[in-house]
Amino acid sequence: MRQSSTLDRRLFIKAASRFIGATAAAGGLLSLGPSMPWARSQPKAPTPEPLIQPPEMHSVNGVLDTTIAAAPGPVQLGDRTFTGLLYNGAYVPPTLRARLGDTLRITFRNNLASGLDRPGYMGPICAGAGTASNLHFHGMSVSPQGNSDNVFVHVQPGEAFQYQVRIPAYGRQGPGLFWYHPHAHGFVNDQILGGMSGALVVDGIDQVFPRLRGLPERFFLIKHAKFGDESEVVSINGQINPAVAIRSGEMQFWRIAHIGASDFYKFRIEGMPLYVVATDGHALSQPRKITEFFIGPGERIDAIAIGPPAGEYPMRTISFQNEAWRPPEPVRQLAVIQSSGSSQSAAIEDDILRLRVNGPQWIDDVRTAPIARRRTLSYSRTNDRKTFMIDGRVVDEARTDQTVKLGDTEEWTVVNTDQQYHSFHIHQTPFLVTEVAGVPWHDDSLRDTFSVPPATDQGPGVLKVVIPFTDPTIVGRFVYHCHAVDHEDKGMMGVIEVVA
Ligand SMILES: [Cu+2]
Repeated sequence: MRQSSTLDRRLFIKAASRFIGATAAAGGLLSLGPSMPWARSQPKAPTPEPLIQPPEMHSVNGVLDTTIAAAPGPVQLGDRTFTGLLYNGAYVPPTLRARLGDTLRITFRNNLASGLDRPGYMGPICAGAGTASNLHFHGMSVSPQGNSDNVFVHVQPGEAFQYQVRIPAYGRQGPGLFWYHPHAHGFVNDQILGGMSGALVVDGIDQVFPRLRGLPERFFLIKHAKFGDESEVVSINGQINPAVAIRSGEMQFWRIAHIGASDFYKFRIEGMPLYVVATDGHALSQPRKITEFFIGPGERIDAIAIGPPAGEYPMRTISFQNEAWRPPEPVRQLAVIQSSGSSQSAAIEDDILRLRVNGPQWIDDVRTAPIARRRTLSYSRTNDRKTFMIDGRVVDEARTDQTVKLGDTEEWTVVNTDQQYHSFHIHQTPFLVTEVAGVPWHDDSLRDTFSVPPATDQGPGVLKVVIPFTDPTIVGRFVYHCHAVDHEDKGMMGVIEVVA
């Protein structure tokens, strides 16, 4: 990056305000107010700003002890400003990092009703201000009970709740990329759209793939914001079309997470493949080269990137048909990869493709387990698209829809009668995808969220998964749902209880 010191300073302060958040930005040293005119007079087609990495909070002596407060606050995304709903004042809140055996001790404060009359909030205030909220630890095989990963806890505005989530030292939970977001039924979409979501990492994936040790780590946290005029802004780490620097032949460890509310994206980097090592925090047996991704809300991909020959490589979405009654999804540029230098990458690719996972994998047990029971879930909606259902009914958190015996492995078939994508997500345990749209699916890693294809004129879209309910940690009541969370809010969720 060749920039004047003024520009460096502008970028630094802009970045700092993004993460330090509302308190500092509103009145502190890092004011973005009119007294600093350069903050408002950026060039129209600026040089992409370098990709900024989210801040991090690490566990200390086995405990990640912190407070996460949700409150309205100002957001700037490119030239759009609005009042979002933020964790600790930041559109991209800290990545929580812990290790197997650690405890997350998090005080969650719901301040979503506070300060709404404060002058200086920019633009429209997101719907969802003043609503109940809570914290969910997406993808984690931890207890759903008490003050652990319990989505039935609803923390009202003005109240606080202390979570204590024990990450087992041994067993099913492994190292990987997860995320945290609100899960108070009815308000999830507005809150995630407002900005409430962040990454959660269980460190140690370098023990599964030692080659990852020491590689520069880059997070790509995808979010989208929607505006009253139906327009939408898709950001990575809260930046619009950032520049990702890599040297030719350099290996980097990329951690891509869709932590937005409801969009499905198909995307690729023109001329640059990636080598996937994990999906949804679950390692593959060996890296898989891909040139295109389909990623729905909640899904994650960990991959090795190799710096291509010098040049610029745009990361863009690919147009595809989601909702049958609307135009195809538009093409959007998400980022640009800027490679420099002249090293060769072919030998490195061979090296990566020869890597093999270290140690036994849970997926092998899942593949060979006898199926104790088969269930079918039917996804549907009303014609006015105001009500979304599973098996003809909307969720009732007081009702238990499925009771499962601990130790059983089951096959679930999700039948989508709707002409748009939905997804299947279940809390506390991943699953093996075995069939998509009538075609056998040979997955090499477990998932916790997977897109359910839309119905066509030929019939419903069908997803088959095998779910291991074999981890004693997950005994209790929890939920499964579509992770396009506007659908979940409108009813597309069910309650499951795993009984010992
Ligand atoms: Cu859905």
